[in-house]
Amino acid sequence: MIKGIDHIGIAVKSIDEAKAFWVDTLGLKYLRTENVPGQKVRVAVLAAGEAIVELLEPTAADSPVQKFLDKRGEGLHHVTFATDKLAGHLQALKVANIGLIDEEPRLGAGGALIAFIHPKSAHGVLIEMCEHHD
Ligand code: CMX
Repeated sequence: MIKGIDHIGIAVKSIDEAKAFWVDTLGLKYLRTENVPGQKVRVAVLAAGEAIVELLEPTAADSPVQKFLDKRGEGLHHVTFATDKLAGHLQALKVANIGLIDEEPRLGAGGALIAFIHPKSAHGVLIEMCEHHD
């Protein structure tokens, strides 16, 4: 089901401020920033070698990332696994009684299909699954 880790998502108050650490100080490579209206976030995509780190900045008061920042402050928000045949995998997870936030794939950053598994069903970790069509 899982092909590898696609990226790690980090909730930040401000991409501009966070880039000072992640890019200027730590040395990750800035690739691009994109708006993901469906998730109410702006996403800065950074490369650490072959690994990708995404900085997530809320764009609305009711963004899930704003809620996370209000409750927990900045920090590790989710881990995303690359998969194929996402819709079929979601069906299998549903049958296995895993709590799904998205029962159907939806559109995420970079045009990928995405779906989230609830942290209550994943030992406290918000898991995103994504399927790319590059
Ligand atoms: N990681 C781990 N636990 C989390 C969490 C996270 N990112 N976000 C919330 N939780 C926990 C909360 O701490 C809370 O636990 P307790 O009940 O023990 O306090 C529980 O989950 C419920 O959280 P909540 O604050 O009441 O928030 P909601 O239930 O309203 O929403 C969640 C939580 C995960 C369902 C919601 O954030 C969501 O739908 N997330 C998926 C979409 C998303 O995060 N999109 C942004 C990124 C998109 C992108 O990368 O493009």
